[in-house]
Amino acid sequence: MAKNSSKSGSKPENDTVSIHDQKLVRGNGGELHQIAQGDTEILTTAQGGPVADDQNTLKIGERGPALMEDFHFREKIFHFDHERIPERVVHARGYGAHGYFETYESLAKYTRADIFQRAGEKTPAFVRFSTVAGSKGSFDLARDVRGFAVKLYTQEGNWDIVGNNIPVFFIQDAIKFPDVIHSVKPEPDRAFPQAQSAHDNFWDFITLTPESMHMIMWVMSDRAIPRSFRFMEGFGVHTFRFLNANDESTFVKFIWKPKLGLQSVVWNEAVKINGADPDFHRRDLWDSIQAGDFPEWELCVQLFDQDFADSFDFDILDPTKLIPEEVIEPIPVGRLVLDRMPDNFFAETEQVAFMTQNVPPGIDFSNDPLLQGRNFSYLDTQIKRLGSTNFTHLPINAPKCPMHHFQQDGHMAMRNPVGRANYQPNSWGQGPREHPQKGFRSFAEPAEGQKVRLRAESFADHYSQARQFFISQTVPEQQHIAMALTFELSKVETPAIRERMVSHLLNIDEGLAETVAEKLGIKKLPKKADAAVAPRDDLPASDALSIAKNGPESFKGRKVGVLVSDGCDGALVKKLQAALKKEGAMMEIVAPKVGGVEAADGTVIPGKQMIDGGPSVLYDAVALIVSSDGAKQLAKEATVRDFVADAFAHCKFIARVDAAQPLLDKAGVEPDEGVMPLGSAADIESFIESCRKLRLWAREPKVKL
Ligand code: HDD
Repeated sequence: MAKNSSKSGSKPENDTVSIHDQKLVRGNGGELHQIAQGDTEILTTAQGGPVADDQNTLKIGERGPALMEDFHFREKIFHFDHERIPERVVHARGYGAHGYFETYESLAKYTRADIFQRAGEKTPAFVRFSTVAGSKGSFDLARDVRGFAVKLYTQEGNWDIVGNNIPVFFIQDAIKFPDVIHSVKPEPDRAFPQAQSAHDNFWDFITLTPESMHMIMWVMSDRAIPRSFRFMEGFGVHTFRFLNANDESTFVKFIWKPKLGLQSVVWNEAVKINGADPDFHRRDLWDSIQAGDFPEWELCVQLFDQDFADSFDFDILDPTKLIPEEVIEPIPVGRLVLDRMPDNFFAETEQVAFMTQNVPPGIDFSNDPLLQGRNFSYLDTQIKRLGSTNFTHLPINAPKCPMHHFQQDGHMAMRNPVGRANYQPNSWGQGPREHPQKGFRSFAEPAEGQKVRLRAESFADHYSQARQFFISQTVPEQQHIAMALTFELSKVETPAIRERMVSHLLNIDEGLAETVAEKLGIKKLPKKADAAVAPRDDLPASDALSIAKNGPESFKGRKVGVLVSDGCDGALVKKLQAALKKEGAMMEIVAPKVGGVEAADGTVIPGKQMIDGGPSVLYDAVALIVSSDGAKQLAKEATVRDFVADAFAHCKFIARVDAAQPLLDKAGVEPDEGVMPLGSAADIESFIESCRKLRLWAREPKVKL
């Protein structure tokens, strides 16, 4: 409805239109203005000036040219142009939430850290989960390490445990960090692949860096494709020190254990989830917190002394090694609950600045060379990324305890000193002073030696724990590792790199090496890679390293996708929902149309997803509650066939009414004990009972994914 152009320069007409109870005023170009009415706030510039028109630039006549004088336009566009800050060079894609840490018992015997002094004390926390390699806009289910960074706002300053969901790392010395990261990021000439390790540069670096072999086994395992942030462990990786009030040291490793147990997806599922819902992990955290189903982890510590360190099989300073939980049992010392999403993603999750060097008195570093290097890197990166030394003034980074210092000025300084003294000592009796007892003290570790660039010989065994990890897995988990290696190496175009990897695998597990070689079509096995130290085969399996051996035996926090059709049994849908709710699980209706279906009893069941948007990869188990007519119709749809076929192939439990048979036939499902009848209350109960196992791995050899 263009207005007469001869009205050039005239005021907007007060032609009002109502849309959704909102009164809009039509301007002289036909555009609609939402103008302030009653107590609505008036739109202003950043300088606070009220704005009359936010739809049109200032022009000479209605068809231009535009005027530079338009300060509102210039300010708005200039601010928009500056909206992005550099993404993190690693861990760019992440998602965070607020919560609290609750201390179980006093740990005063081991540490004087204030956070561990009083049972029941709650400390505010912010956690950011992330992938490592992908850019900010990449997908959630890349095969990758997950960052697990926790900021604890203690009464003695911020304590950041900047960990991963894997307890070891690729490299032993921080000087190699740019190399390992360059190798995994998109190759610089072609700028792909995004968020993937399946390419030549990565495997070239890895196969030339034997210290990475232990971590590689973890990254090729299902740990690198977690079902959700809520079902992951977190590890501080390095050995740290606890220091008590007498400055006595106990070595400590930190582990976060999820209350809901561990769970991962399978690779074929991950690939499909990335298409169906690239924000799968974000959405999961958002949904669970919005539903009041707050994710929770226990902080566990592995404590040991110098004698243990001296007698342990490996160097406790080597970040490519772990201490098996069977050797030192992790002790739970508190719990972390995430119960609030940030108000604004950018202000909090994007601007949060984690730094390994943020430790309170009572916690100290070890000489792990990776940790020592990290302690340098994180401050530097925050200044680059956030643009000012004053990034600690941002609310998400500011300590929540009193702070007093003489640091001043700089870009965007928001806390500025008052009074005359900005140095100490001073004669004015102003400002803070140091406190030898309460302040941070380092462990007085004696140190002397020559200035050298050397790797300790005690770091030289690169294969024994890789092997220990592999033999600790269940058979399906071992197969997943073999399949992941095969997939990744199949994307490597240089045969010599593929073979080099097989030569390393021969030092880890010959069966694994042979399987991968066979699947890659390598006819003749290469010779074993030279090992600096002969790999050991006497390390016993450690059950704690397997996901499958540590199942939650509960379906709590998981989600069932229920496919419905017109004429279905509405009462059954409700009964299933009630039973799942009792289990602490969720249910989502998948319908041919998102508007839902009309059940046989006339009730309308609204859809959460339309079938095209709700593939079964988004669910932990599925139920098919359809009518006979509905099943006939749905059987014609490729998306419905995929829904059922994928659920079966991904070893999920499937509950189905008899009428759903055509859907199973169409999907080529050969019924087994995981394809279960659904009708009675007993059926519902046994379906949920089975779902507690999460997957029917016994089906896997049959489906041959
Ligand atoms: Fe790092 C970010 C974890 C080695 C340098 N790192 C970063 C994050 C996590 C980790 C979780 C994201 C934090 C957030 O959510 O904002 N990094 C690790 C772990 C490592 C590790 C567990 C080995 C045990 N990192 C490591 C080394 C260096 C860095 C050896 C450099 C010498 N890491 C960085 C960084 C980042 C970072 C460049 C990028 C963004 C940031 O710090 O805030 O400084």
